[in-house]
Amino acid sequence: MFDLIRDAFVRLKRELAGRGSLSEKEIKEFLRTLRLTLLEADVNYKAAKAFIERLDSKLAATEIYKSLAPGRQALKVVYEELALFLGAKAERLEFEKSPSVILLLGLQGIGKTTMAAKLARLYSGKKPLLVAADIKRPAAVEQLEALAKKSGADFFAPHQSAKSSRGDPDGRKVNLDTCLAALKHAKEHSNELVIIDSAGRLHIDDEMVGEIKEIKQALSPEYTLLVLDGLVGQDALRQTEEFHAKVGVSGAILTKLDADSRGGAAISFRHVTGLPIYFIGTGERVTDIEIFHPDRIASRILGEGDIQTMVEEVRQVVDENQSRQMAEKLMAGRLDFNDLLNQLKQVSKMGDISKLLERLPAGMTQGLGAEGEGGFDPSELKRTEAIILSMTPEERANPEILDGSRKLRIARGSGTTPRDVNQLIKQLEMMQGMAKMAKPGKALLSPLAPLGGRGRTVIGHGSGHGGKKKKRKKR
Ligand SMILES: Nc1nc2c(ncn2[C@@H]2O[C@H](COP(=O)(O)OP(=O)(O)OP(=O)(O)O)[C@@H](O)[C@H]2O)c(=O)[nH]1
Ligand SMILES: [Mg+2]
Repeated sequence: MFDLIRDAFVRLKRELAGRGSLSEKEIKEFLRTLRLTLLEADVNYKAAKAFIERLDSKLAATEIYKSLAPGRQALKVVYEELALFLGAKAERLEFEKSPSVILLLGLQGIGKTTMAAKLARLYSGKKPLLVAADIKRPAAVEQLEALAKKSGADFFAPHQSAKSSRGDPDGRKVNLDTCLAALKHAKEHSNELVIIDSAGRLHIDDEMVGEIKEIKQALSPEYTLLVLDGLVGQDALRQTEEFHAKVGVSGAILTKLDADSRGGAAISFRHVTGLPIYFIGTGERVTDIEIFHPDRIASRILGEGDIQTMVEEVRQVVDENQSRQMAEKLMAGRLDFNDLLNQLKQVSKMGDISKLLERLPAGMTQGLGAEGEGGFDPSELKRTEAIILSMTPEERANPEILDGSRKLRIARGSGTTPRDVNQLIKQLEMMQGMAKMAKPGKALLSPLAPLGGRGRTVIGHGSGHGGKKKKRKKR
């Protein structure tokens, strides 16, 4: 996400940061490069132009030439302006009705159904009801049902007999009836939030517009959210303008930003459409959703990382007690394979670790496997897990009893080689050694600490000797 533009910014930063002076000509040159970078990242032409103009006048007004550290000063202005450009503050959904209704709409395959489940999980306190108002695509109802289970939300499906109704090939009437019945159900079952997953179409056609309008009229949703695929770039802006003109939307959700290295649509959206982005989707799992925080996104784009979001995500899944216990054992050099297994489980709960590492400032993650060569390899984690799972409880707790024949058995059981098993044992010993050398300190209490700096070495089977030492930078 935003890789392209972030890399360019990091280069610019390197050039600017240490500057003791900055001439007017150099500032012009800097702005020119920045404009080209934005265009390369597929930022809308008008948006890029407007942003650069604002920046230009802001830099002039700050009298940057007189400043003691003009490079830094310029970067600060860029950051502030970018955050403003992205929308000043995070827009939150505020619900006043009970039940409140969110209607999701958008073209085919952009991630509506997935997003419905993500939202249900995010607002689980409101006992959300997920409504499958899509009988057009086969299996769409079942898809939402499965996702509802994953997000722990209630689920409402069209009546069985409705699916085969004649004279309604697009299911428009069935979908509307489903929504109405769902609202009634929600009132009776104290679901405070109703999330409607509508049917996608290949194009914005009359059929679709008609269906959405009918649902809107009948349910008066508090939020009508347009789901957009970040991958389509500027086409997302065009779609928004058309949808907004035809049915009226409250704002947008951008999905698949994990797969989009440019992020141009996200950057231009507010300026071009005047509408807010509420959420972004960053993966296929129900947990892969973020509130669109303009300031955090700006700092991510500038390569400053987004430590705040990372800390929140880690806090959500990591069992603090377990981490503390593990840290204590680590300090005492008493780590065994059970601890390693626990750690693996926590890491996999965190999801894609390279995504987490992406939030660290550029440069801090070098050597951690987050950059280049595809980052952490989940299959390596799986392999490690398989080896540990093939050990008996006794072996896991007392690694020293692992002799040649035990190692052979474990290798066979896990589909690996004795060499792999040996390597893992070495890694455990290394962790124990590391702990003995380390001075007692807070850093080790961090749940990521045993991975930090040596991510690939400890958990995976990489042969790296650890990366640069990870330092948490205060921001
Ligand atoms: N990488 C990535 N994939 C996503 C994301 N959101 C959804 N997907 C995937 O995109 C595909 C389509 O997602 P759906 O949620 O079914 O899309 P939809 O808009 O409901 O599709 P229709 O109902 O057919 O219109 C699925 O394979 C999802 O797993 C995301 O944020 N990132
Ligand atoms: Mg769908």
